[in-house]
Amino acid sequence: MSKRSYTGKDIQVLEGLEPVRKRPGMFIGGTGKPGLHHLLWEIVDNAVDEATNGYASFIEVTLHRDGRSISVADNGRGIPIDRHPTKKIPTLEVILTTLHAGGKFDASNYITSGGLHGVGASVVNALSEELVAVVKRDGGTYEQRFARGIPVTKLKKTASGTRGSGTIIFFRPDRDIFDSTSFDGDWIRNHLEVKTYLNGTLRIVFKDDTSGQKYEFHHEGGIVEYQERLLEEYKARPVHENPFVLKQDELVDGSRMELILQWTESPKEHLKSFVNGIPTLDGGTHEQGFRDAVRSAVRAYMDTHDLMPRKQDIGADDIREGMVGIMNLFMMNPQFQGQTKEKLNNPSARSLVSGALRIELEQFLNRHPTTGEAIATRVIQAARARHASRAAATAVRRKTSVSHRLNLPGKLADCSSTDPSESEIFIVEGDSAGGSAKQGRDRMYQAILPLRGKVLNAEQATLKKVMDNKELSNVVQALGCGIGDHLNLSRLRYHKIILLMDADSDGNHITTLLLTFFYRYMRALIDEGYVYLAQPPLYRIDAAKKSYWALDDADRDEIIAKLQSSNRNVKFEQQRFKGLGEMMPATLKSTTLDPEKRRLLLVKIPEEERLSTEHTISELMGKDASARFRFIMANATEVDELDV
Ligand code: 1YM
Repeated sequence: MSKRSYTGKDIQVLEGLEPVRKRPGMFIGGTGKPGLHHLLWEIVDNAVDEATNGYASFIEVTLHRDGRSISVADNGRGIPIDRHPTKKIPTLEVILTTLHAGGKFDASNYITSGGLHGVGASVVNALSEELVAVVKRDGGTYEQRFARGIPVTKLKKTASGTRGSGTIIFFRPDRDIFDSTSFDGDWIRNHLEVKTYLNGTLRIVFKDDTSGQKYEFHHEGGIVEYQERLLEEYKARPVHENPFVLKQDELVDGSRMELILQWTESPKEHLKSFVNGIPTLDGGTHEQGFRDAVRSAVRAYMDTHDLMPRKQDIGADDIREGMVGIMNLFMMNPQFQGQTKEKLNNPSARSLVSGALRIELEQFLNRHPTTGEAIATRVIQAARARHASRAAATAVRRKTSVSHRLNLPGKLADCSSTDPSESEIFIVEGDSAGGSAKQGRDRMYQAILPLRGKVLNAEQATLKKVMDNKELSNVVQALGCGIGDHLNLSRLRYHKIILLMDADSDGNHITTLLLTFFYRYMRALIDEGYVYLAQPPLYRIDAAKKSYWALDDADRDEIIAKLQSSNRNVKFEQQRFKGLGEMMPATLKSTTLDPEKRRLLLVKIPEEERLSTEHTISELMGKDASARFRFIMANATEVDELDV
């Protein structure tokens, strides 16, 4: 990169300043407090650029007593004052009165400008009641005054025999433009100090004449010192001692990059990104490249050293959790996006950064195994914490919204959804059927509760006895809505309660007992239409490479008759399932569980039969087991909606 000097002929002239006063927001983001301070950042950036390019080492910023006017001085070369070749006025005047006048349009003049080099000065001038530029250069002192972007004096030589060189810009923002024109000393102080971290040789003095305070900033340690300060600010304890520091001076197109990175115990990620020393608060393509690189470098390191946990998935967020870092990318022609122009938009920056960072970071981890392992441990810890907190959040949500999740029966295989309207529970007979059902279910919406021991006949028992019965109390706990007088349907955890029993007399018996229990103690579940019977098949008929399922003997006979009527010689095999436990989970799924394919029977009591139902229940559930069985069989197979 050449350190050459500017002369008037290098300046391109594009436009006048009227658009800036008409639509200030387009140039500085807005006319509020950030917009006001943006004026100062523009002038400071020009001075910092001069320092970054190696011509200046000192900047002094003074907030004057009125709190609304500022001077910025540097000891650089001084803005050129030679006569502009086409405009026939001094270059200084061109820079301060012409929009888009700057050196950045020609790559041969580019050094490391903030992208607005010289451009910003005219915007500041346009939006200031008064602006005075003083240049010390070539042994003289020169001065020119402006009001709202218009020169009120010519460029005048005010002294000769001047030693040294530099630029001083005094400006007072226009009250007609800004909501308020009071500067915030604390904002300015912070902004200036950050600049000195990003340029270790730069010294900045800030004189706040509103308070009489004077601050001096100089951080020889550069971003390493900045990092230490950030760790303190975030109260982030590092998990490894030496940070990863990268200084890449020779990237594509004369770009360069400075970066520091360290993992800490902080639960968050903190990345301060800059382009040409200008903060990119909204991130952008360079941050994407940074994330790409960190993810793949840490992953590659963990893979190579067999540090990846087998049972725990590691996400990109886990890798970056607790990471504190600073990245400053220097590039030509940065394009900024968004209202306040704080997001980098150049697509090339992504691969530029990731290319420069990935390999270096991986090598660093390989060369410093203690650090590498500490980082890997932190990443795994983040993944575990994420996992645990998600599980805890789900538990709390259930507990607070639908039910007491923590009191759920141990045998319940719950569904993930916490929305009762989309959730269903299958109450299944026996552990082996429960196992098939668990494998065949959609765990998002379908819960499985296996019943093992004997279900109590509720018709003959007191409430106390009912609750002492393990199986029934499991049902009550799983449903979450209470029982008897305490039943509260708003706490019901599933809006489909599906009884899934073997298609035999034992299965029917249990179904009967459960329905009796619901009828006696949780009647609203039936009245509101939450209770269903599943219909698992009893037979499988295989014919011509196809399978058919029959719910019962009659169903089977009908299927066989149909097969034979289409082909007299059809060969078929039939299998009778002894129980649900024998069925393959996939078969159970497609015949009985899958909402798309299954047939359910809704249990309901028709209005006109209320009285007789009451009679039937007490009659049937009293003593006569065979009567019960007949009742269920008759009702369950004949109608789609079972009437008890
Ligand atoms: C208090 C603000 O603006 N300093 C400053 C600005 C410029 C130069 C030096 C400068 C740059 C170059 C050559 C160059 C500017 N130059 C231009 C333009 N301080 C402050 N100090 N000579 C002097 O970039 O090659 C715009 S600003 F347009 F001439 F390049």
